[in-house]
Amino acid sequence: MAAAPGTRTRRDVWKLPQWDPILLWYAKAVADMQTRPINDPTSWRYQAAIHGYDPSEDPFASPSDTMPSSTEQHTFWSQCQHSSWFFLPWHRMYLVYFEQMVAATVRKLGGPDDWALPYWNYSDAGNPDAFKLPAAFWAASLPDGSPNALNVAARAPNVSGDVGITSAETSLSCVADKLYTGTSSGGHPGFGGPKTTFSHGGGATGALEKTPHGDIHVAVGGNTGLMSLFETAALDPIFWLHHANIDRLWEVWQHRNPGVNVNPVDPDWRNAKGAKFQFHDATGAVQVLIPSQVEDTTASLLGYKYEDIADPLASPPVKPHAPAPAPMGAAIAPLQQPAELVGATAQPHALAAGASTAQVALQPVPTVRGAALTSAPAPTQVYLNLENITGVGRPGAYAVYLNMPVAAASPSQSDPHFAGTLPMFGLGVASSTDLLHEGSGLTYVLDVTHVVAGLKAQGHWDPSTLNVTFVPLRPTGQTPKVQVGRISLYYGD
Ligand SMILES: [Cu+2]
Repeated sequence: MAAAPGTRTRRDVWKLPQWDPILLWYAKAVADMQTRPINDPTSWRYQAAIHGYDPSEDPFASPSDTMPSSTEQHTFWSQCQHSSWFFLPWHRMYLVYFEQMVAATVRKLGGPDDWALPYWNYSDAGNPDAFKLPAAFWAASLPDGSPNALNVAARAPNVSGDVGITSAETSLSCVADKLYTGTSSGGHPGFGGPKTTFSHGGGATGALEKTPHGDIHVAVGGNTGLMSLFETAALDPIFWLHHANIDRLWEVWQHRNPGVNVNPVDPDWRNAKGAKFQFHDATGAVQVLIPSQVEDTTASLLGYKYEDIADPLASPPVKPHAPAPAPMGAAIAPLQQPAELVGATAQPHALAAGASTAQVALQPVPTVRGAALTSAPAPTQVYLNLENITGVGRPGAYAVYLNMPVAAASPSQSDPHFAGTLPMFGLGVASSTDLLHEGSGLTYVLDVTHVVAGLKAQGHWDPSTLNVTFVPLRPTGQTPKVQVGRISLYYGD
């Protein structure tokens, strides 16, 4: 599709000089927006509150604040969609109006007309510094010596922007998924997440939303920083470059496999059934959007494209998982068969300051699938479900290992027992019970097919028992208040 006239380009921040005008004007616009009161929809604080707001976590809270009415807060604040097939379209809408407000501020301050949000591609294999915060985000001051609004103290400890992001946290294996909409019951959660209504969490989290999205949040925010909580994440200017990259990866996913990697055709997704997404535009007017309006980023409503949406995965794709690709041009994604439970824990498992291990009893012969697929040699995919993870605070991320021989002091991500990461982004909100939330916590699904195959080949697989070990990625020595409600293993498509 031809780009609409005036389409702007979102640039790769790591390909820009440290103080390229895009970054310099971003810094100036952020500082300007930070001077506006919290009840101004174009203010920095209001924009962040759209994602999430908790007065007890607001670092700018002041007795002189004039808050929006509770009706306005209820309509426009704490709206972020997580653990949901609305995660991608909602954040796309959110970014577009934010970008409009920054661009209007840049123009007001005397900057260029075509300012566009850059993106942070922390997964760029061609850039050894990709996983570090770009220099403009930790420099003490702007070139003219004035304070740098992009530099935020409330982040994980870092030296020159290096917060210690590990390779598993920037993995793009999600891009190899072929289904947008996954299942909430044990099998693949989909590239874009399972079908929900309005959702802050509670069900399974989609593959892109988990990694790299959630991992980057908690790696940058650490145990005390802004990026680790829904309620403060968007106060860090890097949030918007992180989400521009997540939005770009949605484009990457669609373009690397046209006709197969397709958005949901379900009218419930296209029309945002069970949810209403309302935003203020840069003029202050209220806009109501539905996902089908934001599928084409170059359409006049959105008007942007990305500098680079080339396929980042080496060929062949590292994790093909769909049972049968739909023919080219088909609009309907292949149907998933229900996944089959092979075993689960009966008691919640509390995470520890160091490594901790839970035991899962497995049924040697899966019943339903075993009966239905008597001639099939094995299930196509194996999924480890970490269900209903509840707790408080910013416990960071945990690495998960299967059948570790001993609780190794610092097992590596290249260890054949390594199954993936558990980023605790949104833990508190997903665990709390109020009008919007069920309090059922975070649920992550790890595709452990290749791990299990490797363990079987090495004789480290016991068909009756699975040991699941959790190791903090960045130990603090403190015992987190976090438990995994249920650990289960499923066979599925
Ligand atoms: Cu996010």
